[in-house]
Amino acid sequence: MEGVMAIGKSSYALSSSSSIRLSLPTTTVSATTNHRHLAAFQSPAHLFSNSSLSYRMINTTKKNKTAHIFLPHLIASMEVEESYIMIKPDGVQRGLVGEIITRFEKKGFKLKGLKLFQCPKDLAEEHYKDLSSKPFFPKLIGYITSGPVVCMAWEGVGVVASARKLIGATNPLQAEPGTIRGDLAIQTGRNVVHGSDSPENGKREIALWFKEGELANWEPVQTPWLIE
Ligand code: IDP
Ligand code: MG
Repeated sequence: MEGVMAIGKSSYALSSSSSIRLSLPTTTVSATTNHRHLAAFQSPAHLFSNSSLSYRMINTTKKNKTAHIFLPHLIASMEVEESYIMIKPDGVQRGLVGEIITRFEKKGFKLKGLKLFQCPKDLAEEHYKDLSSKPFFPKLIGYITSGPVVCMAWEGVGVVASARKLIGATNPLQAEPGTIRGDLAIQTGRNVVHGSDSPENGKREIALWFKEGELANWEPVQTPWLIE
């Protein structure tokens, strides 16, 4: 298969020999790999389908055929949501607070609440009540109450799903490089950060961890540079 994918004003070519040619308005970048036997160099062909999103692939054997990148797990809500993000005690003890906050700041989400907090046992149990029947529950409560945590409320379009992607998989060894857990942790029981798993839980958890008056309503000056 050989094709050229156009993204905005840029385009790049795909072929069965994993030859990728990236054409920018003024430059052309070529990269050829011969590592198809390695999982890390899988053909990108599976990323394309004829549905969703606004990317256009021009197949050079079937010119002008329109197709699109198909990444269902990357599609986030278009609603303004809130997510409760918490740096767990291991993240605080390991000096990762600045690094973790920075990832959400750089993404462009709005910080509405932030505090260092020693979590009492009953709050940890309420927060993780859905896991109360799990064998690891007592250890989880012990972990979350073992030292201060950093509580954060973040707001933005699609912030819940996006934050989960920034955080990565629950098991840090399965989390992708580039994610917080993928880069900074190795064990599920020490996975440095929590993120709400639904918009409903985002609201529930922020109401649980923050008192009235602890959240700020403000408009970042950068908003027009993030959202058209
Ligand atoms: P999540 O944090 O990725 O949403 P959940 O399944 O909601 O994952 O689990 C909540 C937290 O419970 C995890 O982040 C982790 O700290 C802990 N946990 C989950 N599964 C295990 C386990 O099998 N052993 C130890 N701790 C676990
Ligand atoms: Mg969870």
